[in-house]
Amino acid sequence: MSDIQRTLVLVKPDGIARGLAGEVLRRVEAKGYTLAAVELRTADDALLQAHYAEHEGKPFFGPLVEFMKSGPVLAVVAEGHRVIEGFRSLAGATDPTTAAPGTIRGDLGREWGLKVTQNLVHGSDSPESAEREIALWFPALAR
Ligand code: RTP
Ligand code: MG
Repeated sequence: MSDIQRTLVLVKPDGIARGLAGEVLRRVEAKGYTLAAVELRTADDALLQAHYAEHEGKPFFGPLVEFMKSGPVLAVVAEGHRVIEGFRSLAGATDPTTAAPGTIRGDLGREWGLKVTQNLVHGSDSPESAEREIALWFPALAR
């Protein structure tokens, strides 16, 4: 079986507002992954609730959806060998305060003291999540 995978990367509204979309794409490309799709868009409730369905019912779910629709996000499909795990390694730990230096969140993010973790990027966490999320954000690329 091939280890070539696809993953959904999002540059979240905080990343777009801070002008870091290019820096995230630069790191993805510098690692050797291929960009298969890139689109700047403002997501609506339906898309975000489906995207974050696994978190429904958690205290941060509502604020997370509000944050994610507070401005445009850059949706990206990246491809490459073990890219799902590879991008999560590039992104770093969820909490930007403790994410390792060298990672996107560790180098560029910090805690802003708001209700939900603003951590610049999203990356799919498994092949199943990646295909589900790509189908939501880029229906034309669904498999
Ligand atoms: P992501 O899905 O965005 O790549 O991040 P992740 O896997 O590292 O984190 P996950 O547990 O899936 O949580 C999804 C996003 O929800 C926000 N969050 N806020 N306690 C909180 O305030 C809290 N916990 C999670 C973050 O934006 C996180 O990335
Ligand atoms: Mg996650």
